[in-house]
Amino acid sequence: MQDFLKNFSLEGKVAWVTGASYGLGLAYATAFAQSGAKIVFNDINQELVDKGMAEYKKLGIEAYGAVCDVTDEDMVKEFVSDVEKKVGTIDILVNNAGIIKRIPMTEMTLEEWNQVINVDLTGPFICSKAVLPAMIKKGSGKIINACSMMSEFGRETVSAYAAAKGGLKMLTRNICSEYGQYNIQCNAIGPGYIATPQTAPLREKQPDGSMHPFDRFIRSKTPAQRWGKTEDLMGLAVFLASPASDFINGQVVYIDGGITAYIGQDPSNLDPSKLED
Ligand code: NAP
Ligand code: GCO
Repeated sequence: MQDFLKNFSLEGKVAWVTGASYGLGLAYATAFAQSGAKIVFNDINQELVDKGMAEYKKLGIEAYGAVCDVTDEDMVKEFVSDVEKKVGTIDILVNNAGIIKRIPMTEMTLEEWNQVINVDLTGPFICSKAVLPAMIKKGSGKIINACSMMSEFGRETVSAYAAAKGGLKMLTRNICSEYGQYNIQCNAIGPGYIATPQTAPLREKQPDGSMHPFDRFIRSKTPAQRWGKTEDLMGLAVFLASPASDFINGQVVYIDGGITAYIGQDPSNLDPSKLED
């Protein structure tokens, strides 16, 4: 029987994770490196790139990092060209970079709306368009998009983010539809609520030391009764980046502790003393 586990290896692959100086992007890139891939990442400014490089060095990972704003097509084209010259053809792209603005829609300015749409939806379009020609030429490629609970559900104050993440689900399906014939798979990771800087405001303790109401709410909606950790997502990222998932295409794989399967319970039923951080 073929050594099945080799299907999960990323040996010899070049993986580009956008916005990967910290948070989920750092976790994905770390998992890819530990699975044999060469790591390439970008972030919005040199300070963050330097921060990321230091993190990767601490982890024993030799990464290529450079400043690149995923909403700037010229910067993205130059970044990809430099990577192809200095590292190699990009085999795996994770469209991870993202922002959120939590503002009631009636108070959100058009500029704020466009900022979120540009990073979270147009950025993945720009980056995917930049790597697809070489993937087509090579006859293989993996694109993994960062979808969200908000690809399926709405909630107060996140109209632009939900619209972007919903659109990103359909962009995932369309890249699958248009480029699957070239042995290119485009899928999405759909994290639940994960403890990263992006969600830190939703977990801050109240002035009296009690749980943030949203923290209690999310735990009451999650069978696991905890927030996800970035480590929880590493296995799925490697799976979707590896040959083991070559016949999976156009899918959003939710990794959410059970939120999407559960109606939830009364938040007042939760015993804070028994909740895992
Ligand atoms: P994060 O902590 O906010 O990190 C996002 C990274 O993207 C940061 O390094 C950020 O840099 C960078 N970035 C922002 N705009 C950029 C741009 N224009 N060009 C290049 N890089 C840019 O987010 P996260 O929690 O790790 O989440 C990563 C992705 O997963 C996001 O797309 C998010 O929407 C998605 N997601 C997160 C969760 C969650 O619960 N955490 C759940 C579902 C989906 P700055 O520091 O300058 O912003
Ligand atoms: C929010 C959160 C969520 C998470 C994630 C959930 O304000 O509701 O930031 O949007 O980031 O997208 O999957």
